[in-house]
Amino acid sequence: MAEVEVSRDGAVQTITLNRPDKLNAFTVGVHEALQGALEEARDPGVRAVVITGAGRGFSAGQDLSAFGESGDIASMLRATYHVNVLAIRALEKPVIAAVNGVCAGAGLSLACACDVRLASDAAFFVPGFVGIGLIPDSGGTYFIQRLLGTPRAFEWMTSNRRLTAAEAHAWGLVSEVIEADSFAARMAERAAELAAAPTRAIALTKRLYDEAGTSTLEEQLEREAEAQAAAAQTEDFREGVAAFGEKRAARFSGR
Ligand code: T3D
Repeated sequence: MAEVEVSRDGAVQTITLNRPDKLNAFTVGVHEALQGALEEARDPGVRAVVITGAGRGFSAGQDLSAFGESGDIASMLRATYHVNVLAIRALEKPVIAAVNGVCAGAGLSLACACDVRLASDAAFFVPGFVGIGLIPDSGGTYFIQRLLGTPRAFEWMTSNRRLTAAEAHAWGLVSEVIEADSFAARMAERAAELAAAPTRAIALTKRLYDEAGTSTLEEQLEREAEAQAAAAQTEDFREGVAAFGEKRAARFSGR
């Protein structure tokens, strides 16, 4: 069995972390396979990506039995987690973290690097890092600060408190909590919705929100104007306007 499985259903690519006995903890092999899967996801035929986990875990973060397997920690982070976190942000399509279960440490950072987070009611969220005397890496100080704000992010990430899916929803960490029995079906439905959306507009929106955190208002208004000019050149814009005029649902192609 591959440690990362990739499947395709129409325009949806699903990437499943697959080390269920270790709650899908990361090793160098998992990173490399995930990197390959994210490269595959760049195919224009893929219009939405789902990252999920096999078994009862999404990911418990770094495999603690494989610490230091590739030299010093900073170099390992640069060569593995950083590559995949940046690849998720660079994908010009929505990436959904389908958090099926335990989500801890760098697994939590990875989920927070995605554009949308859905959680099973069987999921729970644990900072992990502070429990072993580390800082939140792999984007854990970046994304979680943006999602929760500094006071709540600091308090949680320094407490190692276990958060239920319902609490994560109340905090805005996940957008939806789904009963475990219907999780796979709802995940597929949400991914299909996103894959049927105007992909170029979604990709431009993703980039604009990433840039908004460090832009001035003037810069951001200019970026919006440029992105809108690009969106207005797409077939999907023409289709959206035509569908509105004809009082029918739009059929977006992603072009
Ligand atoms: O150089 C670098 O790598 C720096 C980068 C660091 C990034 C990080 O992610 S640091 C944080 C690493 N993660 C953790 O510290 C979390 C460790 N795991 C736990 O605290 C707990 O397992 C959980 C709270 C996540 C889940 O608890 P629970 O009770 O539901 O499950 P469990 O029984 O603890 O775990 C089930 C199995 O998975 C167990 O194996 P066994 O005994 O049945 O053979 C356990 O050892 C294994 N497992 C869980 N987490 C990890 C792991 N094995 C390796 N690495 C893990 N992170």
